[in-house]
Amino acid sequence: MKRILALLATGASVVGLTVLAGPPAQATTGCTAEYTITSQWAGGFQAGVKVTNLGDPVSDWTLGFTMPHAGQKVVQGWNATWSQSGSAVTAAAVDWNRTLATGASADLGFVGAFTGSNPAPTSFSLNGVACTGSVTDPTDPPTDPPATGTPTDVNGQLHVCGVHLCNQYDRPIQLRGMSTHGIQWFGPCYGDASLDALADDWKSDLLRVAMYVQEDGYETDPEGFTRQVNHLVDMAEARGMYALIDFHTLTPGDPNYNLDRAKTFFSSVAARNADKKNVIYEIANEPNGVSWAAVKNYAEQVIPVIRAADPDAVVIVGTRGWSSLGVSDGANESEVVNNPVNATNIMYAFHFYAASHKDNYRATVSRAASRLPLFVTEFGTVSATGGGAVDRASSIAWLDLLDQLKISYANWTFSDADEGSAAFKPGTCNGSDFSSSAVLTESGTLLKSRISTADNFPTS
Ligand code: IDC
Repeated sequence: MKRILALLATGASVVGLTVLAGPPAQATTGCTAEYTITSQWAGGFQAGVKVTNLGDPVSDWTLGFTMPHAGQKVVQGWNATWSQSGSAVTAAAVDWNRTLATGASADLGFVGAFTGSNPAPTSFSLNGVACTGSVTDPTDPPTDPPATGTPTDVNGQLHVCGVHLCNQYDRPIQLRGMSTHGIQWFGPCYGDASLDALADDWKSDLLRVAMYVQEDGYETDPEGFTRQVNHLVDMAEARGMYALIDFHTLTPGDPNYNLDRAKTFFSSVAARNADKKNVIYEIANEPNGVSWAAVKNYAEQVIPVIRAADPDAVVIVGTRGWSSLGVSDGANESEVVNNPVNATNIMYAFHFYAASHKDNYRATVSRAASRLPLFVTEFGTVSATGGGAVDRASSIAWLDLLDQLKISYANWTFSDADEGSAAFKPGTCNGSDFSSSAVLTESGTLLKSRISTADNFPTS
């Protein structure tokens, strides 16, 4: 229930009613700020601020407000350049909202952290002039009626809004799920019983279908693999899960090597699945040894093929350096920020392996998340080889960060491969038990405990 409180101090004397003529010629000023907590969880929250200019047009602006409690911090914001000094928060206009006509609004938002309670900010101002406005009382954050139904029932057709993945209500969501291993090798892991367990016990929102292109994959039998992928899309759909179709290029690392195959494959799966709401396309798993310019060029040739058949689906583009946003090649996200793929409704893939990729990778994601729509389409709890021990501390730090930033993820792998990244113990997929704790590895136990917690999908 949303309780709107009347509000904040009004320092603005002129609220856009009458403009007095005559000297001294002074700009008319005034603004309203509407602050809404859109969701809140233990220690974190997401808030939107709608600022409306009631004065003369402004060509540049800064919004200020005060956080009442010391523990309240802006973690990541969007649609403005955010900064915080002690309790004072500022959000400075960015290129696309710098000019505000009289009566025009800018919608900003941020993910925040708090300790204890999370009262509404006070003293909103625009260019130093206090705003009138309203706040939705954060001690009574809007609680959507508990969503009933499967992830696809609740969220419907997805799209990208700002830097987020959004649902049919245009609200940001996080999908949490699992990736298959190579479907050419682990077919027995993807039958009715295991996928029932994934949907019902794991409460997974998502199945990533890893279709290798080389290594005895797609290139050896394009029609057979296309059929297999479509079948898994149907199995995910029947269980209310999203299906992420992963064109799993790995070696060679230049996706352009497989450009013709990608066009053939995606025109076929996009046409066949165009009417479904549960499909997301991932066009190149992990570009490596190749420039961002080459990856971008590949994306700009494959995306139109998908759009021609399935205009409204989200498409995810792999990034340089094994989808590390370039970090594993000594670069960073700026090459993408400065030269984005020329397409809409797209996200960028980020991959990590918790035992290999730590603070500098997390810092990149924290930074990049306010500039680029990110989707962690693959990550492991172990080393980048896919094997070795689970790095529990690093895995938890990563998962907490992704939760906080509402970044969707798929874990490598929902399989019984004989390697530390697999969720099931070797031999599990030959049997019929996919639900007991006895069949889970350490990685599987950790991921199931994280993925199976209640989703918090907005429904209005
Ligand atoms: C690994 C598998 C392993 C297989 C190898 C080569 O875990 O069994 O032998 O691929 O096909 C990735 C890749 C993913 C890798 C995984 C772990 O996307 O295909 O799987 N990894 O090495 N990127 C970083 C790590």
